[in-house]
Amino acid sequence: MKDIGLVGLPFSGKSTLFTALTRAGAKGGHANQAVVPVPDPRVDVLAEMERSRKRVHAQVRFVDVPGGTSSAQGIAQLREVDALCVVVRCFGPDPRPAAELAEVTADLILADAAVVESALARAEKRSRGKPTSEVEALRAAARALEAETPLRNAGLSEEQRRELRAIAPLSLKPWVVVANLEEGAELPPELPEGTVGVWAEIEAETAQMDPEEARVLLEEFGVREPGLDSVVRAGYRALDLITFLTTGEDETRAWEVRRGARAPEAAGVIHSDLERGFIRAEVIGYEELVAAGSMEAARHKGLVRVEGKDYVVREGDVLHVRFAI
Ligand SMILES: Nc1nc2c(ncn2[C@@H]2O[C@H](COP(=O)(O)OP(=O)(O)OP(=O)(O)O)[C@@H](O)[C@H]2O)c(=O)[nH]1
Ligand SMILES: [Mg+2]
Repeated sequence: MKDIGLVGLPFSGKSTLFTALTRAGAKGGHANQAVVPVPDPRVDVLAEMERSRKRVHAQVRFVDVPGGTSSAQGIAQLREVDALCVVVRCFGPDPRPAAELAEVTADLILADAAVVESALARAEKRSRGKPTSEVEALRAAARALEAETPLRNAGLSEEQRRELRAIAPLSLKPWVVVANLEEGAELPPELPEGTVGVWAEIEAETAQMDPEEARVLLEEFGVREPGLDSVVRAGYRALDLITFLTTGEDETRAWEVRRGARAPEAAGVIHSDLERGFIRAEVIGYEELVAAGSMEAARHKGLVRVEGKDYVVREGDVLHVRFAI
């Protein structure tokens, strides 16, 4: 499961958003971690179709990092997460969301500049003046940070990104910007494209309520149901994962795998035995399966393909793995 860290200036509403997010799922053991199912209507459609006894959604974990970017401990915790969710305040007196976003970005850049600088010094010493790919990557990173460019936008090559993995730069992590809005307010135009708006406070207030009661109350406030869902979905999208599905009488389930993964790797997400003993995968796209009406009908019509080890799994593939151990 992937982790998404909440960052933002004090009082931007990180903890409020966090509380709202816990509504969607159980807390993950720690007080500052919430495991949240990723909303995916495909799971329900397939479960109905195949009469599955169980439905299992993919999950992400949100982490409310105490102290955020203003403490060394917060920075250290943020290095561990897979993506960032930057919360900016659009409620209350004198909101200045674009300036807040710039400030958070500057904090991330500053934190990265410090680790890049010391890593570069060490790498140069080790390489004794030879131009290694590590030194070269760190120099490229240092130049970008010097120019106040987040590393994610610095045009680094795959290889350079790999070289930087050991220091886990914050500004290289995928991120999603969340505007914490006053109830009923719309997204301010000055925020970047792709910003997700949420009314965190009203969502948080209903977090402890009975789900049906909460829904009615939120409706009264005019909250479009997907407010929180879109935060979860946007976070999940930022992670550059794809979802594949399995379905049967037992359960219908959404799984996550790295974009570009081949069939055995996807099988390994389900169980390591399925990767070790992988023979082939029966594959059909979700839309095609729904159009066919059922897995059985799809098989009859010859719509289920047989794919081997080299098959690159696609978003929405429904897989059935054949294996032997
Ligand atoms: N009116 C309004 N108030 C909000 C909203 N979201 C949060 N607040 C209030 O703003 C204050 C700060 O919110 P928090 O969620 O604690 O902020 P935070 O980002 O976690 O702050 P730190 O942990 O100190 O960094 C609280 O008093 C919230 O009740 C909102 O959408 N509307
Ligand atoms: Mg907080």
